[in-house]
Amino acid sequence: MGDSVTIKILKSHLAGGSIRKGEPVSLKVDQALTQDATGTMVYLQLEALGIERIRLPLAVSYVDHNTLQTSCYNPDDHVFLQTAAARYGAVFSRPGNGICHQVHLERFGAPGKILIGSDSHTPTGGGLGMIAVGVGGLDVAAAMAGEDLHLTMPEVMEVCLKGKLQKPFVTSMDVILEVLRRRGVKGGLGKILEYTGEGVSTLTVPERATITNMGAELGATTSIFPSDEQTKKFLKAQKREGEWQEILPDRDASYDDVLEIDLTSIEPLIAKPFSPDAVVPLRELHGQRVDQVCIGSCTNSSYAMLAAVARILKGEKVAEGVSLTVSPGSKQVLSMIVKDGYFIHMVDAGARILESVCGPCIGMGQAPRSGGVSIRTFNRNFKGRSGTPDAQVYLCSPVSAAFMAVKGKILDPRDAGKSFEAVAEPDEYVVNDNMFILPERSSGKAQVIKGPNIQPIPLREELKDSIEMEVILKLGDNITTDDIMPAGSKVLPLRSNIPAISRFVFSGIDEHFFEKAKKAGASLIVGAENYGQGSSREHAALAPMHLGVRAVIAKSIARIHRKNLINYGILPLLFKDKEDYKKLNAQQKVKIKGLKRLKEGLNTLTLTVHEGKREFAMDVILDVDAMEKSILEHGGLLPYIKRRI
Ligand code: MIC
Ligand code: SF4
Repeated sequence: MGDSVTIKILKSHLAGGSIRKGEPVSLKVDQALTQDATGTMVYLQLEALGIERIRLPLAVSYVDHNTLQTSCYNPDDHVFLQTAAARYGAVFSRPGNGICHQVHLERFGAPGKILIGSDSHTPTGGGLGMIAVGVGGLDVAAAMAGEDLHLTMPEVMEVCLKGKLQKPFVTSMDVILEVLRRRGVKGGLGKILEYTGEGVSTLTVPERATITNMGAELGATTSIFPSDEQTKKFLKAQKREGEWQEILPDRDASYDDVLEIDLTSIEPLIAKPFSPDAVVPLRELHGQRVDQVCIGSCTNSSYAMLAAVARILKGEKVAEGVSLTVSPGSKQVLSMIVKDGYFIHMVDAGARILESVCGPCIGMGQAPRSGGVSIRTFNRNFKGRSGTPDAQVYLCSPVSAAFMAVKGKILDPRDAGKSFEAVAEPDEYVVNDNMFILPERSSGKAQVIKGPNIQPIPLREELKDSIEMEVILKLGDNITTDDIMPAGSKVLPLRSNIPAISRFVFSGIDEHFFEKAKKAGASLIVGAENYGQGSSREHAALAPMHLGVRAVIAKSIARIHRKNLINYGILPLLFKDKEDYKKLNAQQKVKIKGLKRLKEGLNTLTLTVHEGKREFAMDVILDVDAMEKSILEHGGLLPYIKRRI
């Protein structure tokens, strides 16, 4: 039996464990990326670990999320990150250079490598034939300190692409929306999605990157394309041809599961509020009102996509009821569309041009009007993420979105009455790396500068044998990390200050959560299916930990969040019998015992639940490998690693 691309790369990085499905595996890491909203914690953790220099071939620190400078908080974070990069040995990508995933694809990603990043859309790099995995910040800090990447070996699912897209109206965004329509937000859990088939060679690297980027919305560990002639062409155009190597699956490669997608039959699609998998054909929503259109994000702001948008806008005017924003994915994309004469059509049509950053995607400005309909080319449309709680956010391709900006209503681009030609990726990109700052050769010279909002990381004490806690919140399915720890312009600037940001935990769901947690002292949260889906933000574990949350009991917990809970000493428990979910309610008191006798693998723990005078028992499961068990016992990953180095 031959190997898939995934298995080939994993085999060449194997440091321990096994690549058999479901078993723990340890992998050597080649590259790490951080962004500012998660990165300040990473560098504070490195400091707490007391390491001298980053022990990885490449680490890049990007600034793209928190760029709205309405007080000293964000600029202070930028200076901290710049000085910490110099001190510890990372490349620093200055604010304005672009969104981490787009820039990393352009300038650093390379076939056959393993990249980890403290952002859930790190799998964008899979478009270049690399294994790129989103993890919590502390896992990145650990890798920078020389630890391997530890995973439970996922299944490898083949996504076989047949035929060819009906370009220019149908784009790679529609491909990933189709996968989401068919498999849903839990469809990729415990899986790596590997794209194969004749359709692969018809997609450029940026098109592939759109698909692997949004594999995160399926809950997949990562997604990957082979490294072929398209990959070579892209790297050559980036003046990095030397980093190309061919990596194709063996003819007889085996996969754990297969999904077939016929590209030829895909039509323009749209995800309705409030989930990326609420996907329907655009024609079903024809004629509905649009108030705002936002084009950009790490999913959809490559050169060819923005040039296509410009072609659609050429000679047109943005409809009077619509506000159109465009945020180019990177400085490179921006200078390319300026140089090639596309930019002027956007400006002339009335687009509002934003910085090359995440911007509206993370609620940093451009919140829609109240009750507004916002069409976005982004990857997430969770309720409230835009900054306006009752806004209706839809997700679609830049081509569809551009037509809607002009017509002022939802429509299928094929019905817009205007034809246009797709734009090819160039043979040569403008390469100008002047927004990167390379680290000092030695760490001695650089002084790390911290503003007043940068506070030390709180730590949890060692695990005790028994814990008594109160249920303070009971939730339904698919709770996102945006629900747990909101983002947006008010909260994001507090990412380096855990005591301050903790006041916002679950604030969109229960405005009294903070007081309840403080009053309870030790508390428990009850979730249902896919608890903690979405972003990698470890603040969704770190801030609850600071408030005294000791355990989460759910029907299932999303991969990155589960790891973050363990990293901060919160027990990720699963109902043994999912029906027991109905029996747990807020205000019950729960006692758990036997935590000093945890074993590797499946632990069944019995809870004693008190409700008034009534008392009953309930079994829950803690499934941990040897390392996770030890991390929990130490009270988290930081004390665990500290003891080892
Ligand atoms: C997101 O898209 O939700 C973010 C903001 O990029 C997050 C990271 C964060 O919360 O800082 C992610 O996707 O991991
Ligand atoms: Fe930034 Fe949005 Fe991409 Fe997250 S999903 S990295 S916020 S552009």
